[in-house]
Amino acid sequence: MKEQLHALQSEALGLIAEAGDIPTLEGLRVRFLGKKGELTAILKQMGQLDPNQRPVIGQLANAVSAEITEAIQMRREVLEAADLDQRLRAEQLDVTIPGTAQVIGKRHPMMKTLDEALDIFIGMGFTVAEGPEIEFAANVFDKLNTAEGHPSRDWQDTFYFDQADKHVLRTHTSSVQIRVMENQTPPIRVVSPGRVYRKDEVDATHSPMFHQIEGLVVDKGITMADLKGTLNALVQELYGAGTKTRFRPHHFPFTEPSCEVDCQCFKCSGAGCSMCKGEGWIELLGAGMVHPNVFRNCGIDPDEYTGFAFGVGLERMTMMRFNISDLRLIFENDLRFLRQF
Ligand code: 2NL
Repeated sequence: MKEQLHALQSEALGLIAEAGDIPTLEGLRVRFLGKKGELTAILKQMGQLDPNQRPVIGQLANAVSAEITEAIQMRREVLEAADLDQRLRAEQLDVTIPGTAQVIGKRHPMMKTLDEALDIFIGMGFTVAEGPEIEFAANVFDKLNTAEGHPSRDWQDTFYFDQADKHVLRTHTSSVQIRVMENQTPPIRVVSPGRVYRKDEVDATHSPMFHQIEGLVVDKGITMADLKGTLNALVQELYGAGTKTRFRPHHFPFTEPSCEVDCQCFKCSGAGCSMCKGEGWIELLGAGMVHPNVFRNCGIDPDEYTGFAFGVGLERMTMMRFNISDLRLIFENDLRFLRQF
């Protein structure tokens, strides 16, 4: 049995020294030291021994067991160290390598124009009002002096939601100002920016969705002179002092009298160029004195109060401000385009 134990020891130590990984090592532990292992198998034969031999063999068996256990432990430490070493090498992280730059967007030129315009109006004492994009047809049309039968209510021009034609996508933000007039008493000085919708095909100057800023002033004794002064101040601030304006007679159902406002071409100063198509003037906005019917529809007495209103397209303002030739560029959000502003 002594020889058996020595043979077992040398075989075990040899295999342990060669074990290349932890699972192999664990297999060896079970094979030699486990309950059904080879050492146990040898010890089961102890009963056949001469009684005075038993302590000697027992001692030897313990020594062999201890030696194998220690060899396994040492081999395990070596393998674990190698494992860790390899993982550290594989998962190496060089914190000095420059990072990948994040692609950051750019503020849209429309927002720059909007901020600028709102700053100018707030400076003149206006407040900003917003309202729903899905509106009552009454607020978009009826109260604005465009009753049933008016061409702007045509199915070809307006997005309707229900058979009763009660709800529409607003075609202008005048509806916001209708709400303001119904809920506040004059004096009123308000601007309402926002998205508006028309049934238009997309081309270089049309889109089914665009943005408007409308303005409204209501007080006792407001005249066309206040309208001209306010819009002139806006144009001077936006396009530079000295920019001339031109007020042309026009028609809107919600204002009387009505006008369109042009500003002198900022590119050619009125000489005529490609920007203004040889006109020397560029159309900027529509405006007028609030129609008495609109006041009545909102519970304001037209004999006591007068007011002016205007509407300007934000895309148009932005295209003029930044010399953008095609409306579609504004909606595509191509970063190569946006980075130019
Ligand atoms: C345009 C013309 C305009 C108004 C909008 C308005 C609003 C109320 C009462 C009366 Cl509540 N008028 N808004 C007036 C004249 C013209 O817009 O060409 N916009 C792009």
